[in-house]
Amino acid sequence: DELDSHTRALFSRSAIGTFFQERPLLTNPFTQDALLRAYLRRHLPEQEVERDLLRFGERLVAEIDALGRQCELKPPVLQHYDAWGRRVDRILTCDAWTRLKRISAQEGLVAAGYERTYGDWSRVYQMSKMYLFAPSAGLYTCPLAMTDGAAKVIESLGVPVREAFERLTTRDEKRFWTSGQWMTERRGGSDVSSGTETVARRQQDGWFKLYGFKWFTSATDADMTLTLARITDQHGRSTAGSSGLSLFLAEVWDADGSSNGVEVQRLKDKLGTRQVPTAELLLDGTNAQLLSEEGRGVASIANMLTITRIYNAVCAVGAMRRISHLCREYACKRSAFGKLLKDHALHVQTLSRLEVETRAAFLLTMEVCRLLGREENRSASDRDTLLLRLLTPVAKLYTAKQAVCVVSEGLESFGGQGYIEDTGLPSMLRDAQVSVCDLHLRFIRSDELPVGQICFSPTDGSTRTTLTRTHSRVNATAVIDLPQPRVRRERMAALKAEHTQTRLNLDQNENEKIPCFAVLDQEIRRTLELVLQGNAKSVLSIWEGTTNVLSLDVLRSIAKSSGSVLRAFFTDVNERLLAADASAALRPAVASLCASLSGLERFTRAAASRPAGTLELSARDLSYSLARIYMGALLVDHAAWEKATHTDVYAALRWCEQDLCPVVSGDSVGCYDPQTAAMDTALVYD
Ligand code: UCC
Ligand code: FAD
Repeated sequence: DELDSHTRALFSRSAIGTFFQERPLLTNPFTQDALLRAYLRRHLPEQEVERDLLRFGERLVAEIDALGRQCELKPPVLQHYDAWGRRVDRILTCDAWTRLKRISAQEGLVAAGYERTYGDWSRVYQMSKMYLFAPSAGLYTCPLAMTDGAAKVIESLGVPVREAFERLTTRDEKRFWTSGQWMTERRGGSDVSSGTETVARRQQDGWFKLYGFKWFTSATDADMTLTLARITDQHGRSTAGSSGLSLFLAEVWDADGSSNGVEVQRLKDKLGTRQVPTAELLLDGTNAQLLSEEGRGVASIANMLTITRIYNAVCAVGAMRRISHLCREYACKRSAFGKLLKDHALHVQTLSRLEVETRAAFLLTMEVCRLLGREENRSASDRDTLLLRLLTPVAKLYTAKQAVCVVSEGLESFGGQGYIEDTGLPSMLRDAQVSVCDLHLRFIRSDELPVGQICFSPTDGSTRTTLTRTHSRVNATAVIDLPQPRVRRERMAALKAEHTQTRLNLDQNENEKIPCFAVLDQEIRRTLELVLQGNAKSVLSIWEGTTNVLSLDVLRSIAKSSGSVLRAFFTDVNERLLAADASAALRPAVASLCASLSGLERFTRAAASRPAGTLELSARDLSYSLARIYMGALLVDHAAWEKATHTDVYAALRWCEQDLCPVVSGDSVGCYDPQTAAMDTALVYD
């Protein structure tokens, strides 16, 4: 013993203390979700549904969450040529991505929307499952959204492409197909109608060959796609604009596994969503089948847009719920000033604000799913149909923005030293927010090491270490849980293989440090999973129509229905408020909503007689007003349910304290006056 302590005194590593913060743990997201459970108890109290979601929640924790993370760690790569020099353009995805495809089929994540087992409530059931799945799914929800959208288009057009429909909606993992949605070209992703250059040449057998360049195509490893093109006449001429666009279905691969005239130019190097392959594609004679009437491409693909926009909202709410879940879990583990974070009222106030946003977003999104289910089950009233048209872009645009705020604020709640600038950790977060994969490479690339030095010292042999990173002026220290040595060795081997592929020269740095850093880095990435969610969410407001373009879609829905959608909106909100008015506790919320609703009504009436362009300037504020008022009405409606709790009432009251109608506030300070546009230009280009 004496010898031992003598030796240890000479050679032991320095002590770094005994306290190590416990990380937040994911537990069954279904049991953790009071609002989802209450919502289902109220509207879909089927035991079978509850059992399925309970089981699925366990599967998420035990299996799916890890697969989602693997997709983040192993982004797809493009293999242009095979070993013998043949052009193959294979998009190589990781095993976890393939597993997620199988699981999606097994769980009926798309199928449930078409089996319609729960009648009007089938979409609510399906989307409840999707919402639980999304934050663990490594963005596999992206191909599922487009798959569902394609099935919806095929079903609604009633065209005879039975095999494709059956494969898109099957639970058989061997037959299950996913679909892409190739709309965006270089000239325009919002203005698809002017931007589409792709042409379609009719073949003698009635099929078409497509020629063009698709600028953004996500989940390009899909089996088939829907896409837009202009049919040419025998002289090669086509019609410009929206009325020249038709909708086509193309399989991406031929029966022998070769590509169907699709050349993958490159994969996009993206800020986030790196799990999903997003490619630029040259279509060079792609065989395709006409799905729509000629010239009805945009109107026909609109059904797909409806579905993918709803998925977008579902995934946005899923992200908000997951971060709130982890924040509150962490608050039970992290202490400051002598007590747990959960016992600091100010901290909990911050979390409760996230909770209010999440609840409002959840109720709006589920309402849109409910309306979709009713429409598909042929039980929608006229009002339901109008509301579905109006609320789809509203829910997509508003929840996408909410998700970014909620996730960002949620990250801060893990703060402590992580958010104190001079610890250096904030810069790690920023790096990660720009791109977690960049962070990963920067850490292991030798030529970057002089800029920042990384040292680590295992303290208890195997599972715990301190990472010190010196970067420019700042030092950062973080305590990281290491995986067991066996897992570590496996990961090192995998990393070496991975980086040989990406041609990083690991050999010359082949000392103990480099691969260990890489492993550590992976651990940081796991710990900062939340950051990744933030990355993923920022795209939610761009794809499937940007915020402004969807605000204009809200105007389109109003104009096309000659204002009926707005009348449906006002009637519906009024009815909900009337029903809730009996509750004294809810009265302040109801009063605030009534006042905002009247303001909105006055605004929309006056807007009709204003100069052209005024309404367009107000489109975003108008959409936000519709979102906030409707969310308020739904929170009140939920809180007025006889089995609601006092927290439901509290959430409704809190929501209604904000400016519910920014379009009226904007109008009162002259934001939409005729001279405003010129002043905005002057300001921007000052
Ligand atoms: O970004 C993409 C996907 C990526 C991955 C998926 C992820 C999903 C979520 C997963 C979460 C993790 S795919 C690309 C998405 N692209 C867009 O969303 C395009 C954005 N631009 C627009 O939405 C524009 O507003 C356009 C393209 C629709 C505008 O086209 P037009 O031709 O200029 O517009 P028109 O002339 O007003 O409309 C043509 C017809 C009209 O019908 P008819 O002819 O009967 O009067 C419109 O009423 O289309 C109808 N229409 C609609 N119908 C247009 N928009 C809609 C709509 N939203 N709903 C119903
Ligand atoms: P633009 O249309 O050039 O828009 C630029 C800006 O101008 C935006 O802020 C927009 O709001 C604003 N703007 C445009 N028009 C107006 C207007 N009339 N009034 C006010 N503001 C306006 N596309 C596909 O087809 N398939 C895919 O699978 C796909 N995957 C994607 C994946 C990722 C990760 C990303 C980032 C994009 C993807 N896209 C995909 C493309 C996406 O749908 C488009 O980028 C998006 O629709 C915007 O089009 P754009 O890039 O051409 O921008």
